[in-house]
Amino acid sequence: MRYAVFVTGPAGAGKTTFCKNAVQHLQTVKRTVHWVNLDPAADPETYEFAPTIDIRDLISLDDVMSELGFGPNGGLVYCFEYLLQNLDWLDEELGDYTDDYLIIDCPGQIELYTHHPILPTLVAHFKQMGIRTSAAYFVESQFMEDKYKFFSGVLSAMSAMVNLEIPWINVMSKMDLVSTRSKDPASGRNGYLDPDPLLIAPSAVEEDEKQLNKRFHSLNRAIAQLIEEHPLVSFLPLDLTVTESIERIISHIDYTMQYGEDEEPKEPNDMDDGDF
Ligand SMILES: Nc1nc2c(ncn2[C@@H]2O[C@H](COP(=O)(O)OP(=O)(O)OP(=O)(O)O)[C@@H](O)[C@H]2O)c(=O)[nH]1
Ligand SMILES: [Mg+2]
Repeated sequence: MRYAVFVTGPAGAGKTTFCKNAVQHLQTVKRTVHWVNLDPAADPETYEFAPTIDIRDLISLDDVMSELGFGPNGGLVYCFEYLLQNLDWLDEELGDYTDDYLIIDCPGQIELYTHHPILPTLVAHFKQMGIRTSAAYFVESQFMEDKYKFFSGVLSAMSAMVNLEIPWINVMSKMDLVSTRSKDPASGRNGYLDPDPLLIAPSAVEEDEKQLNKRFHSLNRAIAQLIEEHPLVSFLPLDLTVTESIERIISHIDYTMQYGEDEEPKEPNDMDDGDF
């Protein structure tokens, strides 16, 4: 059985950094794993080690922009459409590997996840090849600084989940940047990791103080209600400076794909102290 996890999320959320760390970690524990770069805009100068499969061997954003005159976003869509027309290339690249675990580093253009049919088509192709798939959606901890920013992150995660329709986890990355005080569960951090829709509904005092436009109140309430009625989104914290934190994310990804089905079923490795 082959497994593939799509590492997705907005620009700069830490997808590539996680992919590299996860690959290195899994290699250390002697698991066979491959890094697949699906970002045609990736800069090879930043590779500490080469991906096993690299979309840039098929098409690169630089070439599309310089030769066809596309801008970065249109160019990215062109690259993916080109990939979909050349799935033979992907099959050939994937073909050499059986019984493998692929960590697929995706680009950061959010429209790829929220409404383009490109990734769902690609995922369907993986499934056809008998590869078990899942996704991890990364949102960075900076989104926890402000409740409105945070809810835009929750909504993008929800939209991506609904668009992709595969087993899924959400990751709150860069937790090393969150101050120790706000790591304390008593400070309300858990209201973010396991979102509390009431966070977004402003209190009466706040409403008066800020003299917010009444129309936005009803919109905020409607969004809060949507999140309450569809509690799909909760986040697993990731602090790359803590090995156990990487292990925990990997164990959740394994669980979503039932990795190692021949062995005893495993529960995700949650740490007892409830921290990372
Ligand atoms: N402090 C901290 N910085 C991080 C972490 N992960 C990534 N970064 C930094 O965040 C920036 C973006 O990281 P990337 O891994 O390239 O993010 P990405 O999601 O792949 O970005 P795109 O591919 O451009 O969408 C880089 O400067 C990283 O060094 C983390 O866990 N902690
Ligand atoms: Mg990246």
